[in-house]
Amino acid sequence: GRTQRRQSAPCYGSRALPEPQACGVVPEAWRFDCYPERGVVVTRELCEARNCCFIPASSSPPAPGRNGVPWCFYPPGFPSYSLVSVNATDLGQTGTLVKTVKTYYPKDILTLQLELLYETDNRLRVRITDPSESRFEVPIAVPKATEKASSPAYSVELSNEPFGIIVKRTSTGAVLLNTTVAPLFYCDQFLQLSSSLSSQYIYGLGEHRSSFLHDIHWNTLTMWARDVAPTELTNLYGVHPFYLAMDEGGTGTAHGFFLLNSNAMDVVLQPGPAITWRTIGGILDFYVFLGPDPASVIGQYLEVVGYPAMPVYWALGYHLCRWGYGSSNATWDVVKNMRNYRIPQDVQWNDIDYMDRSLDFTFDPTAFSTLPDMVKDLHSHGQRYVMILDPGISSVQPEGGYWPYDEGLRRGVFINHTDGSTLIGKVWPGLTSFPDFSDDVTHEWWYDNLKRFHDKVPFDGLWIDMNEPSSFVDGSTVGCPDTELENPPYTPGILGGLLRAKTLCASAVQKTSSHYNMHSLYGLLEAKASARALKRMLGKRAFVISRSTFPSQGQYSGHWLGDNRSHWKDMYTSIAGMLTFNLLGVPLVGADVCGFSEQTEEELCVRWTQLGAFYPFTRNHNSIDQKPQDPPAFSPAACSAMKQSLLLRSSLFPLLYTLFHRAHTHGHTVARPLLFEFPKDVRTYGIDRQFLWGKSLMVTPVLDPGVDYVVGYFPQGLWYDYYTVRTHSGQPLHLVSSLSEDGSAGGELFWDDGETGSINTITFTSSLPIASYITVETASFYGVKVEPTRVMVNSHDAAFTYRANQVRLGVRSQRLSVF
Ligand SMILES: *[C@@H]1O[C@H](CO)[C@@H](O)[C@H](O)[C@H]1NC(C)=O
Ligand SMILES: *[C@@H]1O[C@H](CO)[C@@H](O)[C@H](O)[C@H]1NC(C)=O
Ligand SMILES: *[C@@H]1O[C@H](CO)[C@@H](O)[C@H](O)[C@H]1NC(C)=O
Ligand SMILES: *[C@@H]1O[C@H](CO)[C@@H](O)[C@H](O)[C@H]1NC(C)=O
Ligand SMILES: CC(=O)N[C@H]1CO[C@H](CO)[C@@H](O)[C@@H]1O
Repeated sequence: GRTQRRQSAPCYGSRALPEPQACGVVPEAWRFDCYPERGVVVTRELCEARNCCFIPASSSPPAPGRNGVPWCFYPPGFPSYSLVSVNATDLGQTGTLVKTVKTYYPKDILTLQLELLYETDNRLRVRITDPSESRFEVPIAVPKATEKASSPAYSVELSNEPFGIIVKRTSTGAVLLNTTVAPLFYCDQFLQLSSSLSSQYIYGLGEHRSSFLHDIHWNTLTMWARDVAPTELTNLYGVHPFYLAMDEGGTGTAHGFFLLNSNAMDVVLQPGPAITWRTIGGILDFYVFLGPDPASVIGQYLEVVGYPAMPVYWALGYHLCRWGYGSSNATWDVVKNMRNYRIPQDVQWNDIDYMDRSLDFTFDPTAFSTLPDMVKDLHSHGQRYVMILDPGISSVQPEGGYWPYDEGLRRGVFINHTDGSTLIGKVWPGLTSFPDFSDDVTHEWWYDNLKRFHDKVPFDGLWIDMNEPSSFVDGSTVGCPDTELENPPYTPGILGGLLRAKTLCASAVQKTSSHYNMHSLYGLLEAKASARALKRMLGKRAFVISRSTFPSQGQYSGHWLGDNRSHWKDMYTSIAGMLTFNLLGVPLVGADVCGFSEQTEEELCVRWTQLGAFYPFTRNHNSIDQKPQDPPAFSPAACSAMKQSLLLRSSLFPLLYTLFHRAHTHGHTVARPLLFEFPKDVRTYGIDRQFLWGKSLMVTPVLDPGVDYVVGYFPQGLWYDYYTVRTHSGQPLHLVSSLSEDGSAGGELFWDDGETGSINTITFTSSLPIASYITVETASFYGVKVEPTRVMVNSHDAAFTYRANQVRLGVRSQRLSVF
């Protein structure tokens, strides 16, 4: 074995193997994987060829090296970079990193430039680049600081040998980042940075199906946009290399970390607690956000990637959809039935069955011949219409020609192979080409297509699906060339094992860069093109819902949680998905109510509608070949329960709209984990069966079959039961004010015309919200312990009622709205 091992040991044969004692002292929780390659049974020979320690772990992992204690790990003193010089700059420091020993991956970059940018008092940015050659950087606009933060909440220590960065919170000394825990790698296609974590409480890192609080027990989260029904331990539709973590010690302080990188990557969480970022391209460019509370961390992150767009008011409503209505008349019948039952429905959608032969920008001239009439009818009832679009553009000439493809070719909008020919994949219409949304020419062409279709079917918003981008053939119809981009020296734990699995060739050519670098940005850039086009065409806020997402997505679209199943478990995990996307700056989010694939059951659908009434975005959506699951499809009792929850949602629109406005202007969350409001209460850290809207409305849904009660956790404070305090709402508004223990209450309301923001009134007072042209006729105050003898509104006596058993004071006055 030994001879063989020496022969296979690349690059640094002269270095001695680690001493067994040195290996033995590394505790299991702190073993950083030296052999992360999938599908390889790591033997002592393979491991020692990398000069790493080999110790089979006490508990046998499912597959050595994956999701278990690594058997092959870096010994102390494994070669890494040294920091050889540091100089001060206007914004912080710059330094040079060098290393002399190559790693076992090709193309080590032996000299690196380090930049520390003290951008604001709560935001540190660190960039590690190749000073001799420019490398790919993610093309999203981030703020540029002009002067160094004057009193940063963080301090940075640099370790020279081996090089490492230690970031501490100045006020507490808490160590937020310590990258000396494992060697730094910086090869052309393998960049790896590890750090200790401040605590085991870590959130974010979408898009994955998991609990809200991540499991740090050898949990590898792979990121690479992928079309697959949400499954644990696989990369899903979106990519978000951002985490929020609580500081050590349960003090309630939190910090954030964002790696601005779009290449395929693994993020490994291990019980140290520690994290490893392992990406196969771009640069290391990361931010640390100091909070100090969880909500401020999100605000600071969103200052970098952008605050979410203000949604159009009707986006808050109830959306109904399914794949397989089969005809416009059948779709229309559902709408009419909803009206008959007086169930609030704001938006009707269609999936791909509206299209003629699955072609974008067409509708089936037979089955959907009445689509334009249906849309006009929706509009005349104050309802809206949204339909699906896929990025794949049919490349075979349907009879009569196909303008989107012909014109796209003429304008050169499609993604090419490296030889310059158009890359052809396969989606619903058959063979398709893929628009390159990284190019402005493509945005113009997309607009023209939308405009031409809108002239026929006056839709109100867009649902952009399949934009990972998804293709039914791997790479292209003619495969992919055998290059370093297609077969990198290391491939993260991508479903299918290859970058091209169910998508385009990594080597494919886009205007900005290769698909290798641009892949996970596809959904973002399509959303950007779509939102721009809608705004320009309709002169209103754009409504776009996208499947694939990337940081800064919230500026252009919302997101639905993909092809979830009609299972109780899927309903439960949708809460984690919703909360995570609120952390990621995409607050307009929800899962398919009642579940998409497989047959739903009445009880599940009722419970899901009750939960879904509190998703920031509520759409009931169903797969083809499943029985209908719109509310009237169920028994009168079930239908009525669903209707009640949707009416409740409608009554809360003013609150929801105000929360969206706070998200848009301050980077707040809309649906919010309990820990954001109770960060000192460690018991809230793992809660994902309950959530808040804003800071005051707590939702504790039923998530299990056969039960008619739930057990929830109430953090300390005064809580009121919404169902007994509520009367009714609608306009004129009814104001509900729940007093704190000290007898005070605060609130605010944002109100405008709902579409353009042209009428824009926001007022807040310490006790009552007011908007000058809204009438608040009645107000209820809960928690009033003593019956008042007199109630004054603006120095005038007002009529009031008092209910001692409810500690409720009711006030009626025309003057409530004119303070
Ligand atoms: C720092 O300054 C010294 C002296 O001017 C120079 O030799 C060195 O290259 C500089 N280092 C960096 C990282 O800029
Ligand atoms: C950073 O990590 C190194 C390696 O584990 C450790 O020796 C050092 O004490 C840590 N530094 C701090 C400030 O925690
Ligand atoms: C749809 O309904 C309209 C109006 O009731 C009717 O005229 C038309 O024939 C129907 N179309 C189809 C395809 O069934
Ligand atoms: C693909 O090739 C065509 C034809 O040469 C060209 O017009 C187009 O701009 C290319 N697309 C990209 C993304 O480079
Ligand atoms: C209900 C369920 O499984 N929810 C998952 C649906 O898929 C998204 C990913 O697209 C997850 O984030 C949700 O947790």
